[in-house]
Amino acid sequence: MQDAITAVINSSDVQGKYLDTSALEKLKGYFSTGELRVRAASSISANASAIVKEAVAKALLYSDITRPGGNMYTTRRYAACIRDLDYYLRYSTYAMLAGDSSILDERVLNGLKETYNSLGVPVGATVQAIQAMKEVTASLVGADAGKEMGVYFDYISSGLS
Ligand SMILES: CCC1=C(C)/C(=C/C2=NC(=C\c3[nH]c(/C=C4\NC(=O)[C@H](C)[C@H]4CC)c(C)c3CCC(=O)O)/C(CCC(=O)O)=C2C)NC1=O
Repeated sequence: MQDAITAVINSSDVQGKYLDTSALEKLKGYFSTGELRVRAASSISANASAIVKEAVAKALLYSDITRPGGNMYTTRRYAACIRDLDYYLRYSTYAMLAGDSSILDERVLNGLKETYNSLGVPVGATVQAIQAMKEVTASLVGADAGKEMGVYFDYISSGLS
């Protein structure tokens, strides 16, 4: 896993250089949003199950997906879906804190699309639920932190599509 700091330092190191102006600007941007990120992570973790629940209500409930024949039908599959959304929320929060998406490639997206395809888990509906979590999270943490979280929700969405 990388974060915004190691990403900038590694790229300077590869070139055998001190940090140049643009590298320093990136670090400045990251440090100046540090408190915002920590505050957002704290309210997300305090409200994680409510966020997931609201996103499910917005995007999935009372659709064909929760009826007999749908992929969320049966308690086991319903619970697997909720658990997946909680993974997406938790790992997006880690990525937002790190200011870097590499943890999503390593721990979440690696092999996920293949798993979903082989189990018949609908990707379109999953992406809708992730996008609903993005809206719910933004209304909880505010526009600035919401935008930063949105980067990682979108990253997972496009990695799945
Ligand atoms: C931390 C990284 C990580 C991820 C991301 C992960 C995802 C993941 N989701 C799975 C299943 C599943 N995922 C869903 C999800 C859904 N079905 C729907 O219709 C909805 C649209 C959607 C929820 C938004 C369902 C229903 C299953 C069970 C499918 C089945 O067994 O038939 C499985 C197959 C194994 C299992 O059932 O546990 C994996 C590996 N596992 C991991 O370790």
